[in-house]
Amino acid sequence: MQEDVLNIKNQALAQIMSADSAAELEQIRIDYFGRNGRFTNIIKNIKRVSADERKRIGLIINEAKKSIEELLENQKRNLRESVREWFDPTVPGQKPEIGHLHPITKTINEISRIFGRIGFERARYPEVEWDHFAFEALNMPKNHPARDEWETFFIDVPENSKYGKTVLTPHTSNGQVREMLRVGTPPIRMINIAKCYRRQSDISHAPMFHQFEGLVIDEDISIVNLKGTLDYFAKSFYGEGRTTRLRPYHFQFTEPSFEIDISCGVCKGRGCKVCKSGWLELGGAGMVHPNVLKAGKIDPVKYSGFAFGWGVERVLMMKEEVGIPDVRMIYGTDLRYLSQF
Ligand code: FA5
Repeated sequence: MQEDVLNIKNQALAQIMSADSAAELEQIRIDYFGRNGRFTNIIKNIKRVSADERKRIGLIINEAKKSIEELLENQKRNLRESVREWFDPTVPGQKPEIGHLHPITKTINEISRIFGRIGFERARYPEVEWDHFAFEALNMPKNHPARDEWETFFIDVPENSKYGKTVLTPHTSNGQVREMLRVGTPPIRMINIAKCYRRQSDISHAPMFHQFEGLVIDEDISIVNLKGTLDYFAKSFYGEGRTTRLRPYHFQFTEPSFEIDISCGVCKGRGCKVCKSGWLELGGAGMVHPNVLKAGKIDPVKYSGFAFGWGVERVLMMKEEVGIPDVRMIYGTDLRYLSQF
């Protein structure tokens, strides 16, 4: 029996050494250690020999089994490594996916650059804001009906004795009086770009969106300066040949107040299916109300200013080469859509 064991062991080792695939090695394992394997059968027959002999043969069998199993493992590893070392330089590489900035981040950067070129300084003010800066200081006292327009989220925390309730700011105009208090003495040239929140959700309104707010205060600032700044933005952002017009409107914090339209890029202001009238609505603007200057501790006799506040999503959607049928898609997680920008 001892001879049988040694013979089987040598045959197995020889076969393993000459095997050149994982499948072949697996077959050898089955041939020797499977249910009807040559080794398995030897072990089954061991009960036929005497007890003393059984002990001795048992040791030899174990030793043989161990050598075979070790060699099987080694040979498997060698085969795997030799496959790994085989490198075909003609196989095309796998391109890693490269991300890019979100379209709104890109638009914010572009707006900052455009206003930066004419001396506006980028500012940021709190999104979680006091009622005072979002409304009261903007000439909208408590319970004033004009507040309804802003469909505001109120935070359920105790009121501040000086600044009132806490809100999620519904517009970037909260930065106006904060900037006046920060700077102290004009000139002020601020561009405040930030997140805003309103209880709205439809194809042109998202509960969270961005506005950019311009504020200029100095001596002798007039509507002419406002119109020049708006035209400069229209040309820089949308391209040469685009212009703006002012339509009378009402905001509590500007007087006079305007809605700003931009000439349609498709028909160049003549009127077409997209715009109907030749003009597309951009956002609000006006001359800063004296009460707002006073709230910012600025003398309304000596200084005047203009302000405007537009939606970042809206100006991006109005770039006619970018098709965004629903503003909420900008904040979806569908990368197939977002990667187009
Ligand atoms: C305001 O918020 C004023 N604070 C603008 C202003 C500033 C006027 C300074 C005068 C002086 P309005 O509510 O119209 O105005 O919003 C301005 C722009 O924000 C809109 O034209 C629109 O582009 C954008 N906007 C408003 N609500 C949403 C919304 N839910 N989703 C996306 N964009 C919005």
